[in-house]
Amino acid sequence: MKTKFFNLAIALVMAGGSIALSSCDDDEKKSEYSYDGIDAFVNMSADVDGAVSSADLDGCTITFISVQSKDTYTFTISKGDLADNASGKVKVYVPVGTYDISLEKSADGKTIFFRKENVTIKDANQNVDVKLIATAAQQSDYQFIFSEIFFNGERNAGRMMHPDQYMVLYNPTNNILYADGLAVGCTMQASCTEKESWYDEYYNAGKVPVHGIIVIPGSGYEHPVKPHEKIVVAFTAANHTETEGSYEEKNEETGETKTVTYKYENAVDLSGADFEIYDPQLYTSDIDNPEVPNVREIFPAENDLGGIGGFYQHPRGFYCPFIFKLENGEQATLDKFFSENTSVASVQDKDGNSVEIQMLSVKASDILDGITTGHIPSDIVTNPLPQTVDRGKQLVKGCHSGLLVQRKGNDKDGYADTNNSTDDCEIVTPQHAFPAGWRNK
Ligand SMILES: [Ca+2]
Ligand SMILES: [Ca+2]
Repeated sequence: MKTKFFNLAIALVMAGGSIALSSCDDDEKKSEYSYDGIDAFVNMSADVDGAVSSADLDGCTITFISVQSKDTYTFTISKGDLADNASGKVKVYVPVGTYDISLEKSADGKTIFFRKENVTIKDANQNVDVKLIATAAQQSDYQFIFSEIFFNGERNAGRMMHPDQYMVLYNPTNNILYADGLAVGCTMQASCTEKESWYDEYYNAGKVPVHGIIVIPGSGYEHPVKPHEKIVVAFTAANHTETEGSYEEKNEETGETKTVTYKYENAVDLSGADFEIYDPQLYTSDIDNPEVPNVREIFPAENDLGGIGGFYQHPRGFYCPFIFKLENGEQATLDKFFSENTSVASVQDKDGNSVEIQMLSVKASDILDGITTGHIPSDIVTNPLPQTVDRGKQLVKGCHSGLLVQRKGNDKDGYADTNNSTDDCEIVTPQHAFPAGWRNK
């Protein structure tokens, strides 16, 4: 000890100034670490404000794995390194090189992690910025419910239209949930008709056939939704009140025609939707708002005989919407779902011959929420959703009447959800607008 102290003291006297300090620092490093490296800083912050506290990370390990050699270097965080919201710098010491950097900790029902790959450390005191992600650890903690479904449409200039259909998906839990892979299907069975020939075969096996599925995109942790917050999915994220339509009006006396233009006066502004459905194949005049990301879609098989061929909501609510979750919203995950959940059903074609069709279905046990919808004239002839999902119903009196199905309650305090939409939901008018910036108002 004494010798080391003396050597250090001599070095300080001889060299002086900043060089002495850095050589002192190097000596300490050599005694603390058995390798030559440089200082760097992992500059951390939470992906979502309030999702992670500094106490959550006390004792956590940041791991650097060299891409070339696979050598591993670990550094322990103490809560004193970080400010209250888990933001701050953690000092590390690693050889110059390229690393995969990660942290993961599960506690109190959530997993906190970050992963950053192929980071090159070459300059002393270099900063590496990372975002800490926190999520519910238990699959059973994952839940979204519909707080609003607007399938009904309205009349503009006396014409029946549904340009501003939308739905609102609400996080009723106390966890931050990631919407990546959150999916909405609509049933193949209509609520207004007798059972299809395949109904019992599928429903008795716990499967719900669908004619289309929309999926929130993302690799898994790109779209956080805070507790009691919601995401709005528009069929088209436009300000529909500004949309112009036109028709030709013929003067019966003179035979002259003139073009009459009109605005969609009873439609609403959905330009602030979080996601939109862009499907020019199903909706030939569809427009793509570049400001609003598009959902992905899982289309039914080509050979589905009478399937609608995509995600569609009838203005009388015949095809009931329901929510489920895929692992994430990447195309490969959608493709895997399609291949694993497409099966063959036998139906009668229009000439009475038995033919095989391909049917896409969703496991009833995977459904997180659903609302049985239809119209008063037919009532519910066949239940498109299992009774475990919804043992009630919401019926509109007719199409294109500006009728909104919404859950009773509010965002702050939550919504009624007893899997009985007769009690949990109500029909109000008119539908709501979600203009750009609505969330901050
Ligand atoms: Ca659209
Ligand atoms: Ca878009």
